[in-house]
Parts: sequence; C-alpha cells; structure tokens
Amino acid sequence: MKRISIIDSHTGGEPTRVVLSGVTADELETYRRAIICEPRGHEVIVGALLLQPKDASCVAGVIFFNNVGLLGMCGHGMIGLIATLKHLGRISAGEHRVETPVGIVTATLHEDGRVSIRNVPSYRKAKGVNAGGVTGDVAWGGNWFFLVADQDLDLTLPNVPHLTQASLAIREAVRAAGYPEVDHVELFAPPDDAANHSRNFVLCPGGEYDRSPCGTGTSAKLACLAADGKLSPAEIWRQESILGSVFEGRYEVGESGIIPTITGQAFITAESTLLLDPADPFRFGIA
Ligand code: PYC
Repeated sequence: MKRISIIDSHTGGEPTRVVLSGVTADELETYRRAIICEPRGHEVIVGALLLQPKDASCVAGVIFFNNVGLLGMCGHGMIGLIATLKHLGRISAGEHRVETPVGIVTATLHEDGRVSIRNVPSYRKAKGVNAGGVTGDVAWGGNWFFLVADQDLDLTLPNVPHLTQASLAIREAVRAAGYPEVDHVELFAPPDDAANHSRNFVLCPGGEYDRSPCGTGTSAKLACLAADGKLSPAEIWRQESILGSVFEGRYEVGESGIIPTITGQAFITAESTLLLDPADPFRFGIA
C-alpha cells in the first residue's frame, strides 16, 4: 500500500493540499492526479509538494500543482502552506522565505494568523489585446493571466457555468492571438461590498474557477493598475472573489516589475494519509 501524508486547508474558500511525505519531486507526475482528482480529491484542489530548500535561507521549497499540471506560483496555496507549517509547529510568527519554481517568495506570518506573501516580480506584457469579443491585458503575477475589465457578465455563483464557458472561449482566442502562455483568465466587475475595490472571476488552467480572489491573479492586476498609474505603492487594493472572500494587495516598485504583497488567511481542514492500493483500478485518480 502506497501512503501519502497530507494536510488540507482553504484560503478564502480555495483548497490547498500540502503533501508532507510519500512523494518525491521526481515522482510528482506519477502521483499528481492520485492526490488531486477523484476519488480522493476533486479538480478544484491545488497541491503543494513540500521539499527541502536548495537555498539555506529558505524554510522550505514547494512545487504547486493541479488537475492538469504544475503552477509557477500560487498565492492562496502559499498562504495555505504557511498556515500548514504553523499548524505543524515548524514556524511561528515572522518572516519565512520559500523557494518556488519561479523564484523565492517571502511570507510573513502575522500573530493573528493572517499571512502576507511578498510575491515574485510581476508585470504587464501587453495592454488592450482584442480577443474573443473582449479587450484585456496580458500580465504575469507568478502565472500568466488575461485580465478583462470591460465585460458585462454577472459575476455571481449561479452564473459560474456561463462564466466558465465564456472564459474558456476567451482563453482560446487569446492564445490564437499570439499569447499561448496564458492559462488563467480573470474577469472583473464592481465589488458587492463597498469596502472592496473590485470583484473577480478567475478561470484556472484545468477549467475550474478559483474560489479565492487568486493571489497571482491579484498580483497581475496590481501590475496592470500600476502600469496605468491607477494605484500608487502606498495604496491598498482589496480584491473580492466571486465568493466574497478578500485579499488585500499592495506593491513596491522593483527592477523588473512591481513586487506585490498579498495578504489573506487560511484555515486547516484535515490531516490525513492517502492510501493507494495496488488492486484499486482508480488508485492514480479519475482524470
Ligand atoms: O492564488 O495564485 C493563486 C491561485 C492560482 C490558481 C489558483 N489559485
């Protein structure tokens, strides 16, 4: 029986499954769907394989993954990882550096349990791209996004099936327009709560939607706002998700883009061991 030790959490409603042991980086592709997909999981989960860091200044290394592959960075997942390390007693309040495939991220665990992620440099690659009947920006925030502000779709939970179909069509059109790297689509609308600045719907690479406001997506949004001169480094941006959960964002000006800091909170939901029985025909997941 193969055993994989995990801790589950959610950040603003979006789940993270941290893999503590049982899988090496070399084995990740073999077990990725077993960890994420049915019958043990579901397609919304983002996995976080906890690794020994190569850089001695880091508390951990991590590779984020989902139902269709690997992610460069993951904001909600990093907040979930830090909450998990705290839950395990491996870290306490303060600053902690974590290695990701796209660079080192500095996470601050606050005394009240909130976590601030100082993300990798983020920037806008293209402004005003026409694709799929909408106009949007292509930006990097640790993953690649197409950000659409000028749409009139209803960003509410009952409308998720329609938002998903519309975003998938937009993504196809953006890729065909010369941006094959784009795997996330972010739609914006005015917030429900007047305390926030904006509401979003985020399509993830595997066709699921982000329940949280998306840490890397909010980083990409900050890069676009900064490039347009609509947000100064001193200001806070409150991004509301389609669930109403909120991330706070701000940025510093860096050499190769802005350096976003995203703040949110994660809650631990389970400690568990996944079992893969060699006799189980679905042990590697239903993909
Ligand atoms: O929070 O960066 C994020 C994220 C990416 C995909 C799902 N969540």
